Amino acid sequence: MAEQAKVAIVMGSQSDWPTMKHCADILEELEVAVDVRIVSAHRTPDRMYDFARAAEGEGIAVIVAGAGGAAHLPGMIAALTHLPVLGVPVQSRALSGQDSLLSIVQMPAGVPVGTLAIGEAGATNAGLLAASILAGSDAALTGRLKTWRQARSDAVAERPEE
Ligand code: RP5
Repeated sequence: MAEQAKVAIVMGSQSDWPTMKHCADILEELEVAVDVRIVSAHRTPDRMYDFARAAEGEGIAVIVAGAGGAAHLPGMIAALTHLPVLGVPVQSRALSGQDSLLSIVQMPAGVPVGTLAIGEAGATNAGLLAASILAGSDAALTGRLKTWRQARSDAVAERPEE
């Protein structure tokens, strides 16, 4: 049987997947099971509501939500669940993701969304942050995270090559 997913990765559109795949990839590398879905605040509001309300009961511990433009998805999900929500601003065509960033980051006090950087770096870091949150109660995952970080440090040369 497949491992129960503790992290849900949701995104507003299929067009967000090339960005959000970076989140799924890092979590796969860290052996964290994920549940990936398209859930749009604007186009599928009922699906968004049902997902957010059911997530805790399905064993989800952290939600990563990516969206672009008028990016209401992370904030609306955060309004519907007490689970930690990490928001990834997807780089939009019109405003290069600045619209996405401001839509996600400016939450009112009391409804938090942990907002990451625009684009792929934000998606990767959302995955790492989700893993760090889970690692608090998972010693094996803590070990894998430390190994991953050490490998990144070891890969940095002392001096630049010609
Ligand atoms: C948002 O609108 C999505 O998150 C996506 O980033 C953006 C554009 O969506 P598409 O028109 O490409 O489906 O809801």
